[in-house]
Amino acid sequence: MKHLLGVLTLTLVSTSAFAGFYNPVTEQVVPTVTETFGVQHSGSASLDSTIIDTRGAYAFSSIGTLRYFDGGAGGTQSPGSFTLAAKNGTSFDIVSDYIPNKGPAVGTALQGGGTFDGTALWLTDTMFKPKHAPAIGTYSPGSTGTYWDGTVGPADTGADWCLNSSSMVSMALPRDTTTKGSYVSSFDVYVPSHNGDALAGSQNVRATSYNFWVGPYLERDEFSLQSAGGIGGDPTLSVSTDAWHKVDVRMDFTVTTQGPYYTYADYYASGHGPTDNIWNHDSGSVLLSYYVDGALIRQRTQVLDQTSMRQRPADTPISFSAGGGIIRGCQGSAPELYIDNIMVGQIQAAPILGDADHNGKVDFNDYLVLESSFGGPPSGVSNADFDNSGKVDFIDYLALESNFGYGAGVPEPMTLTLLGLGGLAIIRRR
Ligand SMILES: [Ca+2]
Ligand SMILES: [Ca+2]
Ligand SMILES: [Ca+2]
Repeated sequence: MKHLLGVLTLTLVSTSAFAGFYNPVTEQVVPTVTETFGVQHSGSASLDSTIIDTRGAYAFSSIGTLRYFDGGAGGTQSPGSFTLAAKNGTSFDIVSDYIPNKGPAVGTALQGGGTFDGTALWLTDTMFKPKHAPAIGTYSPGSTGTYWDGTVGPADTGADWCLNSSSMVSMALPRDTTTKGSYVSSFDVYVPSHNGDALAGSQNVRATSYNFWVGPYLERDEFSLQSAGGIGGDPTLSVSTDAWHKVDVRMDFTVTTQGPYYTYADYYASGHGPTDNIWNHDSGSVLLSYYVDGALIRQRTQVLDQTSMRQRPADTPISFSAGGGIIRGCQGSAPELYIDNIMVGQIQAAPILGDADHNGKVDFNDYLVLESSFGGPPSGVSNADFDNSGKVDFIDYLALESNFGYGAGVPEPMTLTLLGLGGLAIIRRR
């Protein structure tokens, strides 16, 4: 019996993609958004078919710095097929080096298990056709080179990424309520090592680690509460080069809503925007916990931008996505990185085995639910199929019996007796 229940528990709460930063006994993660990128060797560098967008102060260009990496068959994106214009000298804006691109090999081991499939988001600074980057020592932006597609322009100043608007995850904010919500964003990251800047002397070494920005993008009704990575992104995380690493960011929100409230209808009826006296008093914060390869690196509390919170109509949710960016300039000798397997999910309380009516207790009412559907498929909102087998059977009964009394203090002897008799009835019926 113990053995059966052990298997049952494992099946219900196992979400290995997010292991390491939530309590697997009392919490589970429900993935909401995933992006593993397109088809390997598709011959396209476009991000059009992905859910990735540029966002933030340094996401000027979609031309050079933020591309889809398809593994390089056919020569379009193979190692050495592009020149990266590094700006790692004494000035952020001077092109200091040319570096041929490098990609992670297909089959490279991922930190969380599995291997790289050859497709990823590719962030660089900046990607030009070979021998067509702005001259070393020239200012960029301001200098021009020839991009991968034959058009001409300067080296970009950075690259921020986040999910596009339609793929962001939202947390509803009911009126006059304190709402708590916990979420996690997760992705794999790889930074190839490069020889450093020949002009900078001391930096002319092969980097063994690289710092990059990680910042979930937060907004309310398209008003930014926190930008994605790039300058102002926070914090920087460090990873070793030439290996995949797993980055997880846990977000624990606490938001309190308080009127007065206006609505979009008010807005359009008045013919003007909200004024001071009808702004709401909504406020909130988020505790951000950053993990690399399962280890907690840093925690900090971000107060949600008060102006952006208050100047939105009532009932508009908070939205957010995974996000980040490369560090512009002074980026050591590693001006490209690869992001894969992006996931955003909500952290919820794990279901209590045996709580068929979802009231946080396991009691005789749950037994009645189980008995009513015993031998058949689960019915209605109440669900006694605790192991999701599609059928309510003796395994489900054992789960209920094991947790009987949960959430109700010490179970009463009479109730236990009833359950025992009921259990026997079920067994006889089989
Ligand atoms: Ca991939
Ligand atoms: Ca219950
Ligand atoms: Ca079942």
